[in-house]
Amino acid sequence: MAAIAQAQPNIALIKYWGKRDTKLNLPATGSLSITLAALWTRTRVEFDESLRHDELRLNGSQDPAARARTSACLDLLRRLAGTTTRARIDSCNNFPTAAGLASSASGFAALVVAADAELGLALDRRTLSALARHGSGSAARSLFGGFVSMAADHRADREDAVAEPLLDAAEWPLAVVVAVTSHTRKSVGSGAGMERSRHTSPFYPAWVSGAAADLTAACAAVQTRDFAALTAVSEHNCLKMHAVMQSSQPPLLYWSGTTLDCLQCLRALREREGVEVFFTSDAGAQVKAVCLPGAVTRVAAALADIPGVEQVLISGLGEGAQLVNDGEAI
Ligand code: 2P0
Repeated sequence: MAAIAQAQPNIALIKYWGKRDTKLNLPATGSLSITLAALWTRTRVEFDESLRHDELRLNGSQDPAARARTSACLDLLRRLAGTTTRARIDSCNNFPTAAGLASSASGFAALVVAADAELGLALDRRTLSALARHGSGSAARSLFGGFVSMAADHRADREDAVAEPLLDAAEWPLAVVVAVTSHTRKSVGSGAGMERSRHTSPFYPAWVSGAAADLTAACAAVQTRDFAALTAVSEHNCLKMHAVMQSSQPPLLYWSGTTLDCLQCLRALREREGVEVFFTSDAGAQVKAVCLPGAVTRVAAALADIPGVEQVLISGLGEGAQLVNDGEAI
């Protein structure tokens, strides 16, 4: 027996960058994301008593580096199920892995949904979101579709560090155009990068203290479908996060020249031609253009024309992590 789950990556408009607690993987900043439809991770989990340790295959190859993190997350589910049986995990992405496209978000979300089913736990979404957070903070958000918020945890019991659905995808069908400017893995992973920023960026305290106001403003913009307000707060929040990254020591410079060309292009489209689009960018060189559906063709053509853009991906907003039928290919 095996269970297969599919999860889509999410793109944060208000960013999680920094941890309050590294052991429990609690975020220092709240976040707001949109779950994509066209990009996915599919993960097959099969528990097997003959295994001496978990086995992880990622995109067809053994991945010992990612295995420890995966095992630690699975251990939480095993504990709830009262078992120590090891698992064979087979996971693949239909998009570049570990390159700033949130593959860890979809990866851990798919993992917990498949493992929950395979262990017969039938946990609720909130609990699954918290479990996914232990694997990767952003994964907590991929349990849900559409617009998803995640407050920074402030309760003493720390149980509120889970994501919550804010608005269904169908209620405000925005689109995302991703300009892939590099297919290589990032040199510093998000977890290590966040810790570096926390310890060394002089701007980190200001970043953390301003995060709640940005989250409140962005949630209000989503609730009222106010694209101009969402544009303003999202771009500002993204640039503040990159200012923190770039002011860390050693600096975290995730952008390339092409990244910057894409940002300038999107600003020009909006300011000179009135195209309803804004940019965001994460721990990688890719640029995500968030736009109204009518702007997709124009935005995709403009980004594809920029030298150094290797691929343009287009996605609507999608659903949270779900089990899929055995028949569907991994
Ligand atoms: C986000 N990022 O909110 C931000 C924006 C990257 C930049 O969440 O250490 O892979 O596994 O909890 O979830 C990427 O961080 O970090 C991330 P861990 P994760 O989407």
